[in-house]
Amino acid sequence: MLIKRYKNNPILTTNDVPYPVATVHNAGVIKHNGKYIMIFRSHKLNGRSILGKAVSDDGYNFKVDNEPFMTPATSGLFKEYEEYGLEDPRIVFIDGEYLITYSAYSRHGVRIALAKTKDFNTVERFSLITQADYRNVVIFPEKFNGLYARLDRPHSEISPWSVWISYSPDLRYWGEAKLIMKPLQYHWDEMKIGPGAPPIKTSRGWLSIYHGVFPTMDGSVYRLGVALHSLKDPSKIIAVGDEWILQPEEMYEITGYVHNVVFTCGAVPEEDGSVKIYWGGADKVMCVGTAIIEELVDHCLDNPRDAL
Ligand code: BMA
Repeated sequence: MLIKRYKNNPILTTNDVPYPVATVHNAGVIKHNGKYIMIFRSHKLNGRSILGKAVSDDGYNFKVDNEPFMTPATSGLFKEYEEYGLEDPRIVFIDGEYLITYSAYSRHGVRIALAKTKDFNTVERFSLITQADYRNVVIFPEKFNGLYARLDRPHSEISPWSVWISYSPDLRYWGEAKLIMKPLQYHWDEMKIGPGAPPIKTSRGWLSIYHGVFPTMDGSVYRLGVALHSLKDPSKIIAVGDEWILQPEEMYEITGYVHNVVFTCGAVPEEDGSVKIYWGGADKVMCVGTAIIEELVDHCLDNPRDAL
């Protein structure tokens, strides 16, 4: 078992939120000043999503702020593109600030918005960094040849939904886009894949935890897998682990708002070589588990499948 589920999962539920919500899931998590900051997604009781914030000393016991962290913008360009809600935030620290990327839903489709904060008390919307239809943008916590790099997942009618990379000099203008990893036919991720947590730097490559979806007669199953990207050139995938690392097994993953889902937006590497991986269980609750980073790298290298 590569991921050890925390014994007191789920770690956050709607009961912990002091305002009315139907779900608590798909959270980005990062360490800031020794504390774990979790930005989580909640469906409101009208089915549209907002982002909440919770803080923890140990990464397991979180306390939720009294008010939501971000709700749809009420003015300007963001108002038009966030009308239907904010979903699935990822957080990364680079150049002295935290970048939060989230899905902005509106009548025009889903785009990715980027917001910045230095302290998680105030947050500033920076730019809408994709057109419709993209989801799952994760930014690397380091630059490559002076450029920011991100993984994302555009929607396509022709190709199964795959992982792409692109680059930016300023976080606003992105280019040099390239498809780097595809779902594999008749495999646990055959329907679609998407980046999960922001990549983690290891001595053997960037470790990326992604989600893969398999269609069944009983609906789709969301699982997690791992891929390893070259340290110098993240568009080069060194290996993708053939087997998933996590699948819905506990009751809180099998049943909830959407059945059979484990979905990650955040993982926190620790100094002892472990990583806390956070995932939404059945789009309803937040869960955490621990893994050994080097074992996840071995998992990619020992039994790889083709990336493309
Ligand atoms: C995806 C996204 C995720 C969600 C998953 C399972 O398309 O909407 O936010 O966790 O479906 O419902």
